[in-house]
Amino acid sequence: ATKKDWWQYAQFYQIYPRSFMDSDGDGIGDLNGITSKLEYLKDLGVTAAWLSPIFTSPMVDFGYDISDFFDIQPEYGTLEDFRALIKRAKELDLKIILDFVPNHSSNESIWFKKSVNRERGYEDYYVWHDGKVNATTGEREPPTNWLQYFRGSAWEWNEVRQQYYLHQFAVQQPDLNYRNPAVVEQMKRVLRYWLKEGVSGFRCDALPPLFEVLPDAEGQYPDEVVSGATEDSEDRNYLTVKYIENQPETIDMVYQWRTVLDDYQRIYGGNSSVLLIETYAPAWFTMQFYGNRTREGAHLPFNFNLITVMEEKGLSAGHVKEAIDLWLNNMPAGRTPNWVLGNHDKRRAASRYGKEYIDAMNMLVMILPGVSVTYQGEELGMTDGEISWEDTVDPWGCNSNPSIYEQYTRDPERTPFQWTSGTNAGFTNGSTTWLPLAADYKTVNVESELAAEESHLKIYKELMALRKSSKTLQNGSTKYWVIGDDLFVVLRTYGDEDKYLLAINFGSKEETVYLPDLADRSLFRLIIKSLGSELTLGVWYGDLHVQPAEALVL
Ligand code: ISL
Repeated sequence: ATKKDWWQYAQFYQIYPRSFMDSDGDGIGDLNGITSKLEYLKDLGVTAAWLSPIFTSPMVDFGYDISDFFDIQPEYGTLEDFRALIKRAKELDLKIILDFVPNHSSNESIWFKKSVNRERGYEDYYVWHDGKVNATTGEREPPTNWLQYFRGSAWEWNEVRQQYYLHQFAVQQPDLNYRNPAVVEQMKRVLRYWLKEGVSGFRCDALPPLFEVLPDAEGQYPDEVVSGATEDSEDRNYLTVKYIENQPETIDMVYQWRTVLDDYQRIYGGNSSVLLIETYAPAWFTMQFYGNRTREGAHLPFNFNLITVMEEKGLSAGHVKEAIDLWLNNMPAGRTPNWVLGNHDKRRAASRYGKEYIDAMNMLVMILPGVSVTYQGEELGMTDGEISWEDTVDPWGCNSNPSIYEQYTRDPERTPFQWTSGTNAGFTNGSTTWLPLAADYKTVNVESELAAEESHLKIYKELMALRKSSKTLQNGSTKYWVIGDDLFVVLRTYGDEDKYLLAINFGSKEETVYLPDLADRSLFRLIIKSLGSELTLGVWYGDLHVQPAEALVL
């Protein structure tokens, strides 16, 4: 086997800084809080932590609206605090990855202010348009029917400039204009700036809306076709989105960013840094982000299939197989697969799949080939918080109304991390938290789960350790089957090395698998089992009976 690079064996962990650890009692997580918990990550077995945005921001979208891409949000700390974080991470041999948000800035960015005033060099920094005149009423209208992700029109009238600007997200997040080479270069500067600060790569935010279709000769953009998927004309799903997502230029831009990273390494040496990219697109499009025959792209375009296929079709062995096929059967040869169970935009894994499946899903992503990405709290089986309309702060929720907000808000998956069973779950010494805690923190927390004989956390740590030490899991080949009605089985083999078998029962009745049929009459040993399993660890041969929701690693 050819020698692999660090990221091909890595275990990635997403930190949502606002909710990870608060060091100064204001109820908001911060950099010093993260630094104080790096040993926890090390102990988990994490290779690289990705921090959601920590840059200067009015916090309309909690950091995804950046007003200064080159500085730290004061609530989170200072550049000095960041340097201390990097230093401590290096001591622990942990890598730090930052969020790179290329699609938009905050409307409070100096770039936007200059663009509003048509200052030289900034006139076309954003996507501006005169709009059109309604033939019947004679009134001014937005250029197209395009909708933002967070409900409502994607165009906003600007009084000063007397033009509309495009915002695929909130009104306060104007889209940068990637057809302007100055913008492209500016954003490459952002990458180089943080590489210089010692980060090991980036998670690139929101790739689908990076480019829009080119306007026609008269400067007009096409309307999107109404989809019929929803009758709610504010909801983006009201449209069949074709002109404002996944344009081919986006793929080339990712290749260019890769070049920035590779050039940096060529000039300054050190380890390679990685690009993880957030994209939602059909497989044929997504796979191009990995690169092509002549160019390298993202090291890891996120694989959200275990989220999206299940959301659409429900959790079952067949659908899990479908999600895995969708990635592995489309991935170009020689690339590294990856498996994502959740993030700060999706209901927490334990809530979405069902609490009883959290061990099973953690086993799945760590037994499958490639790398896994954990969202903070998945290792504990953290569940969603219950957030009232009054407490709702996510713009997607706020842009709706009390009767439908739960369908849009992302607050439930962003509640503070649960460290202890004490006051405010040990997240802060202060008396408040920026979002209420999830109700189950007294039992679901690091302290209790470390103290317990068995826990989700302990299972997670065993899996991480296994993944780190096993040549088979790192390099082996993979087979998987649906057996019986709802049993999912994965087998990893690698020459004469130990084989690994994972069996998960997604159904409601006992399932049986005859082990010798699957793996050359091998003798197996049960080494990890989901919480609540009544089997005893040890040698297995012949029939393996798996109970509903039980998950076993042999
Ligand atoms: O959240 C989604 C689906 O549940 C997506 O449509 C999401 O809006 C999209 O993937 C982009 O998300 C990213 O960029 C947004 C930010 O609000 C999200 O938190 C971030 O992950 C704008 O920067």
